[in-house]
Amino acid sequence: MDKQSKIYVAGHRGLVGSAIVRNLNTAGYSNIITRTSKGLDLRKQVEVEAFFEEEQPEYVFLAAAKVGGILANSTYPGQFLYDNLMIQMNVIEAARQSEVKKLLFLGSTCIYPKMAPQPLKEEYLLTGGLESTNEAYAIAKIAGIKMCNAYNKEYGTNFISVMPTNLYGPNDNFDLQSSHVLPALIRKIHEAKVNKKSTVSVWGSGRPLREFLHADDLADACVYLMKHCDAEQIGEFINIGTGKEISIEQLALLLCEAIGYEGKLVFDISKPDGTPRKLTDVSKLHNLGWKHSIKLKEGVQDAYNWYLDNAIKP
Ligand code: GFB
Repeated sequence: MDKQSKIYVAGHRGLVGSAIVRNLNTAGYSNIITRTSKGLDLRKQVEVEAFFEEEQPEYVFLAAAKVGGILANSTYPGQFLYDNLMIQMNVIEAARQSEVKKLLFLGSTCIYPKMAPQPLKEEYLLTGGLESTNEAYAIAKIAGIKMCNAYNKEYGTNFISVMPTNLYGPNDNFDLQSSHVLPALIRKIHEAKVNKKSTVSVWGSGRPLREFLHADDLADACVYLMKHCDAEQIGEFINIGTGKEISIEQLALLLCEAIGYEGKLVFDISKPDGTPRKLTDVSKLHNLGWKHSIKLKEGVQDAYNWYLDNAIKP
């Protein structure tokens, strides 16, 4: 991939896609193409094939997906399964037909069995039952991994798959029904501070452990892998994370500190905990020469500043 290569970033308005575009722009890549979902519905095969035929991108970052937190995943399993399967099948197949040099498919660490040993090594895929709150999404993402691998085997393509841990950063979703925990707690704690409320509700027991990676770090890893590592070296897929975990309660306390809120946390156990632990083994990524650089404490401050500057409606 060189600075003039034609690069298509699918999902450029989302948390991941926007971070990839920022990273490419900063590095001087000058031929990036994007489409909004209004201009191109990736769930429609005819539209996707016409787009690839016309644009002939050389490299593709497949960051378009239907995503959401624990509640959205468990409330809309049909949409999560359908939208994600359609988007990835259409884009991967069109990339094959138009002989894209390399494609990077983004999944999620929820593909691992709920009770897999920790930290999660890539080889644990399909060794046990999935977490029920995000089974539909995980099944779609597993299909994406398998599709990239099947295409590499059958057609000699160079399609790689990456499985990021829980992400956060600019352009995150702050809607309390559909967001992930970190942006949800930023909003809840900020609003409790502004409205002088004495408590904030945290879903579940606060005991689940999660790993959080800043979207700028993820983007950097994706661009690094696109430039330096082919499907043969990567194998079936590769984890992208920090290898460090924190409980939801500790995360909430960290956010209270960053936001300057002194009230109490109240745990709402009518809401699901989800998988108890989801810590990635990042040794394969480290061995390929990439390591994260944004520490959680700095990252959450950055995410809170972004929320203050961009997400609060006047
Ligand atoms: O981030 P999250 O929604 O998704 O929730 P998952 C993580 C943990 O935070 C759960 C708790 O134990 C939640 O109960 N939590 C506490 C909250 N307060 C809140 C809150 O206000 N909002 C939210 N959303 N959670 C998702 C999967 O799982 O992770 C996706 O559903 C995907 O498929 C994504 O894999 C990365 O980490 O449980």
